[in-house]
Amino acid sequence: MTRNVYLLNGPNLNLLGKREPEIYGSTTLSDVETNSATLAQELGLTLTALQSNHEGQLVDWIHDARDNAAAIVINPGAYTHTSIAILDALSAFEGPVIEVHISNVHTREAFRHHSYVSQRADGIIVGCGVQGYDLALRRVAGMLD
Ligand code: CA2
Repeated sequence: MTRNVYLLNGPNLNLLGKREPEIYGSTTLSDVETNSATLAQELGLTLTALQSNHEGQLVDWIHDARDNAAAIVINPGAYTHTSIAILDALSAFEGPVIEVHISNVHTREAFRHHSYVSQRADGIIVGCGVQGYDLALRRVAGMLD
């Protein structure tokens, strides 16, 4: 059985480490993906890391995950707060889903306090910086064991 994990990042997360370091830190998305692949290997997982600024592309990848992944770790970016389409796609995926937010969305603007994705997520990691991705992978490994 596959132990592949889809690591999906949504809009603007390609700018990680390049803008607004006071909110999102100085680690780049490329660093996150490399570190996540290393940790995944230690945990007996494989990783497919993908980022898009487009809602439909994220929906298509979540559909692909039905055949190619045992679990999804997703930071949907601002689509967290707007996208019923991403929620519906995740609802059609049968494995564990962990939602990650680098910043603590609950101490920020009110429009960031609601997440559509949380209705489907098995776990939510908020405000732990990019370490949240590591925590999510560790949780996924535990859930798949
Ligand atoms: O805290 C998170 O991880 C967020 O998902 C990040 C989203 C934001 O819309 C969510 O409310 C919370 C935004 C990602 C933007 O990423 C940037 C990174 C560096 C510079 C500019 C944007």
